Amino acid sequence: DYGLERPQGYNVSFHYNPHVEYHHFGSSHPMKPWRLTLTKQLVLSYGLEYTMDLYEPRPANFNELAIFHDREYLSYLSEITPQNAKPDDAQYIAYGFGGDSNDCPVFDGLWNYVSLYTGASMSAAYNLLNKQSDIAINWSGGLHHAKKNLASGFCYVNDIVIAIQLLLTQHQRVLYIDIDVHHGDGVEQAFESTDRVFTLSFHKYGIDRHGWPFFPGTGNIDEIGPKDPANRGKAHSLNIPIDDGIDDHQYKSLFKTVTSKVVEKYNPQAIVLQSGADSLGGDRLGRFNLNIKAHGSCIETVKSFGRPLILIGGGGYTPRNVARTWCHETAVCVGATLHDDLPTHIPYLQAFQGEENGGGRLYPDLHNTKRHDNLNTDPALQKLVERAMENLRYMEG
Ligand code: V1P
Ligand code: CA
Ligand code: ZN
Repeated sequence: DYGLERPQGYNVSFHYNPHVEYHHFGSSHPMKPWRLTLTKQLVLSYGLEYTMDLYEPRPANFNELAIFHDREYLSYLSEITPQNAKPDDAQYIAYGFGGDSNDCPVFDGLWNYVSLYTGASMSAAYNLLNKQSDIAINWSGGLHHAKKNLASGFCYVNDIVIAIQLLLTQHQRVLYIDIDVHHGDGVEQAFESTDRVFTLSFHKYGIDRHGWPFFPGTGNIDEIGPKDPANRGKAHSLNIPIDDGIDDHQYKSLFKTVTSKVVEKYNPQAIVLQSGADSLGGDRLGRFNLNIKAHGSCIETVKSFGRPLILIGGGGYTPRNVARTWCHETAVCVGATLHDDLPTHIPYLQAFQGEENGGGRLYPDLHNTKRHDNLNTDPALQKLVERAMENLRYMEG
């Protein structure tokens, strides 16, 4: 008995096609789809599958991906394989494959991979539309950097944009919130000319000591959408740039203050929350210092707004902590409290053992992995909130 009581009684659905986890970006690539295997195993080991409706969605098809993406780009994406790829090809480079760091490699089953995670986000959106669920979860989605004709930052197809497009068939205003440590640039750009989607991203922003901007290099506080007052998208984006090492208390208060104000002013009819787990302490690519429960408190905050909600994954590069976080956040959605001792009967238990601190536990103290000094002072964050509130005043109605 892991205390699975559900006082709130929300209808939660879980959208997951297990075939997605067998894809490999390459051994040295930080994106590991098998983190989804770990996540699913934790969710099952706590018995959370009995508290939700489970769906195994079909892959999205070409025409569905073309809701957002260019057909020429999709044709290329559907045909390219490691065998036929020509890295010097003009299209290969123009569409964002390869590059100096090989962020978007061409791997076996690439088309299948993008169709599966997008199919799951679409399935989640349909569940909100037909009112089968109050909260629909897809941990395999959240690939926020993909543009209509460009792969970027491990993202080839933007499942978030496609899911929001579906929500817009019934909802007048959709709010997108992004707590991945990276700026949600692809979603922001896709909806820059409409007032029917408000995009809000919290992320690391800044230039390192070698002069490199933190990926993708956009999302400063002044970036609030088109400057042209005739453009309907004006002031319908808000960016919260944060420095290294932000702690639980600071992030929670920043998140709650800003999102509450946005919800009050924009009054969305549905919310899509990208819950990238690379904002945790000890992440391989991230710079923040959040613990699992602080990350999860953002989901609690958004849930408390009481709007139909899609919860999706995103980044997260220390797989055992990604799985812990998304399992915890699944429990938050259904209103369950989980025991800190991991169930001992789970497969892959060794993935959660042998840590210096936190082995065998669901909620290790990730501050112990402290690799980044906190460069965020409370007065600087106070100023940031004031600037954010100022930016919100430019939005009408
Ligand atoms: O910084 C870059 C490249 C270098 N160019 C000048 C830009 N790429 C980053 C991409 C991070 C993508 C994050 C995706 C997400 O937001 C959503 C799923 O989480 C990058 C990094 C880094 N440390 O920022 N690529 C890699 N590391 C990388 C490392 C090894 C192999 C391949 C890529
Ligand atoms: Ca973000
Ligand atoms: Zn990220």
